[in-house]
Amino acid sequence: MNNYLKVKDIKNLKEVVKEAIDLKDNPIKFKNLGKNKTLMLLFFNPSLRTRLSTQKAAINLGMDVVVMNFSKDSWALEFEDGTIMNGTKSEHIKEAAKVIAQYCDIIAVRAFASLTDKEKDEADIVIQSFKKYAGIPVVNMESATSHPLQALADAITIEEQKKVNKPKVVLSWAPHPKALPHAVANSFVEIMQLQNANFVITHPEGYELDKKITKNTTIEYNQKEAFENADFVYVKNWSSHTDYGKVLNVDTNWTITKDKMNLTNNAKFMHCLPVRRNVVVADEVIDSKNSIVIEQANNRTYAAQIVLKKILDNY
Ligand code: AN0
Ligand code: CP
Repeated sequence: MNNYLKVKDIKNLKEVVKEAIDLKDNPIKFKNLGKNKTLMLLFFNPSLRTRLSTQKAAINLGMDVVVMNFSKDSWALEFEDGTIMNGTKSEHIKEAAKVIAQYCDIIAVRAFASLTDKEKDEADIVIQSFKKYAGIPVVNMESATSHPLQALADAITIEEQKKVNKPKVVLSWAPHPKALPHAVANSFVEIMQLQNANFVITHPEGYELDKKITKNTTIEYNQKEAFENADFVYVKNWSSHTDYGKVLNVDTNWTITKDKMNLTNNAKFMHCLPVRRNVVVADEVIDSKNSIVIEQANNRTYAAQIVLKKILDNY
């Protein structure tokens, strides 16, 4: 693997998931692989899981890790070509990426969608610019359009927990007071399209995800019908894609409750976290034995570790 920017950078999902599960049994098996190699983690947005699990994954591989809170501690970067830089941006990505690449072997970047400029967000300008100018492997820790490390952890979790060969997996929208990006949902859709699953998306009208991503995936606008016979209920809020970045409704009828989970085939509850209790999901669901959110977060380490291992193998 050269870069991990999107789910499609995984060549053989089944094999990668299996390798990640094997790593979990012996996380320090490849402790020498990353010796004298440095991973640089750059954050333009907050994080708990991604930061700590990616750091832990690198440590398991024997790498050194440097973390930088880019939005607070560094110069504001310009990403446009040919701009007259007489505004608030102090440094161009062309220099910044090349300079950073001299200090490390792999760069990982978190840069959320603006949710104001659809075109720029869909071009994934921050992560793509790092890829273009750094000249070393780049890993996506959630970009404007995707969160492939989360999706890989989700695929690992479903593989570990499934009771039938082809489970029914439902991605459900749920309400949230703030406008959230589409990245987590996009990457989950992409990875479910590769997985042996009966996959259904449910959301209120107006919350359709990018059709270039959902393609011919089934969309069921009736959440209760979607939940019938589900083996996994994966919950996420996202803002409107059509009316880009807007919160169209915060309809609490879409909150995940015990009554709704009772319609499923004793489904496992999944969420990437952080989650707003009693807005997105009722306490009684997230606190139930069917909630696997903590295990899901645990698998972030092994998802990151298998990705870093594949990049190091290729170095
Ligand atoms: C972010 C999002 O929805 O993309 C990060 C999730 C991993 N969530 C929030 O901003 C609450
Ligand atoms: N799920 C996830 O990416 O969490 P953080 O935003 O805390 O990293």
